[in-house]
Amino acid sequence: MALVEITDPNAPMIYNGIYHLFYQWSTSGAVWGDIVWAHATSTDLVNWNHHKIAMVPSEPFDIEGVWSGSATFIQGKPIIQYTGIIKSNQWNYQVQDMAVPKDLSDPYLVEWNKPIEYNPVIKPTDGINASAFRDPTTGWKGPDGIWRTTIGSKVGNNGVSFLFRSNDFIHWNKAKEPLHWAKDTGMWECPDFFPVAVDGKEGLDTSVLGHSVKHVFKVSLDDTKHDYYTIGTYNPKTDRYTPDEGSIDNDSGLRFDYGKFYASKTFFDHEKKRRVLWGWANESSSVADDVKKGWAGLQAVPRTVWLEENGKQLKQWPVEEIEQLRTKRVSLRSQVLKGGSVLEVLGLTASQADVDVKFKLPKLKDAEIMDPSWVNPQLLCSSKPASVQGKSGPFGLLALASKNLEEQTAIFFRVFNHQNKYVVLMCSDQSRSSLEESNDKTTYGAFIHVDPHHDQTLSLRSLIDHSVVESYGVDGKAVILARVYPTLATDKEAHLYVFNNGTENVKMSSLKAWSMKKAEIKYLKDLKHSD
Ligand code: DQQ
Repeated sequence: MALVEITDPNAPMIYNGIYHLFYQWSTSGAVWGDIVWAHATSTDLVNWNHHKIAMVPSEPFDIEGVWSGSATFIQGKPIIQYTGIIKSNQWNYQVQDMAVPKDLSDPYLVEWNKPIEYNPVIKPTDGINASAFRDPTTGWKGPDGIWRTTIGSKVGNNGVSFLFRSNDFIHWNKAKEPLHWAKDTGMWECPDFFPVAVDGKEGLDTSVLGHSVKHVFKVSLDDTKHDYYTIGTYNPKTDRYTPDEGSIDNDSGLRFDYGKFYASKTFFDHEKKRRVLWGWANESSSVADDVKKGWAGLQAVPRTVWLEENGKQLKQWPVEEIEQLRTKRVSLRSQVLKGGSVLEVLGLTASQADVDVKFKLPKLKDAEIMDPSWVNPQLLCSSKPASVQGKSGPFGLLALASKNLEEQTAIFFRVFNHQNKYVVLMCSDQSRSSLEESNDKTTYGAFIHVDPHHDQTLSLRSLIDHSVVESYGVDGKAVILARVYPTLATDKEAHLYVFNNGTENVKMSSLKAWSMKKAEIKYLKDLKHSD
């Protein structure tokens, strides 16, 4: 079988009650290349039908590649904008193209037309670097009735998101000033730009403006392969986005995910009034192993995103529909976990599970004093893995663990006292996740700002699925997706534990866990992907 490699989510949307996800699919085997737009639909974001390929390179304006793009609804009808690679003397010459459904009455929108009379709709004019000009966002309409879209690029080594305007979504003009840019951040791939409500969790349509919204700007940094966002203000008159001073800013912003998560994209689900985030996680295994298993890359569980009450960061949570996969539930009673304790959670399929554990926020006086030089959470987690005893913590979960704990993925918290304020470190420690040495077992970490008046508990929810552990810390304030490849802790041999390796006791107020069944993934008859 040919290797199936999937990468960026493209043009996620909901149309007539059906969710669509397109994604970059490499048809050239183990290495990225010969991209097509694969297409799947779902009524619940959990169970999926794969349709035939939606777009392949076929026209002069995309003959060398159909790269990432987004969907926008114009008078209720979806239009896709994507990056086409054209034949040119210049390497990787990028333009923006549009595609429309062939038959709007087809509930699955299987066939897509690329109107030859209009394409390409945007060219890299005005001195734009033609090999760094890609990934149009979902469009938004200003109060002047004019459509906008923004496209990732770089000028020298500065990351830039150029702005284009159009009356009809076909003819586009470049704005003089970019929507946003930042020094020395390299190429900006897959920008995403959307409003969030100042109050409440409800998602907003991409064109919503006004005093009760803030804007989120996200880029995928080609140099580091991480997605960063800031919270800020969008001025529709000047068409400039300005990140807030107070938005917790760490180099280029905050991360949607402190593990593996790239080329992400949101869409507004008007039926459930929520904004849903998709992101791609690549493998941490060797190419030889990927070839052996026959696939590489996956889409993370879609997440609902909204603005945290303090307005400084987003919160994320797995879409509620994922809970329909829960089967048998087990729980542990509320109890004190003494320092050094390891407790097995029995009675579930630990290789495929949804775990929700809550710890009482430890007392500040019991926390270790934070060293001011500890500024990088990932480094701190690597230098203090689960095996290193602390005061308040490490405490958390050992997922995908073998019976004698030779293999384990530890997801845990450490609580520090920094000038009489809490700093909570969340870690996902992959260093012991597999006896196989060729995997990338980097440990990931994030600092979580807790406010003892609001955050009385430190919750940790982990979705465990064989080679994926997606962990949500403190009600979704930080998320870490890890890829792991246990050799012993597989299927029925996988175990789950809760542990406390601090010297202080910690109160576990609840632990609920569910075995998860498989989602239904169908390759529609006659519409099968050809290998
Ligand atoms: N992947 C696409 C590009 C995008 C990159 C090509 C991000 O459009 O910039 O497959 O992973």
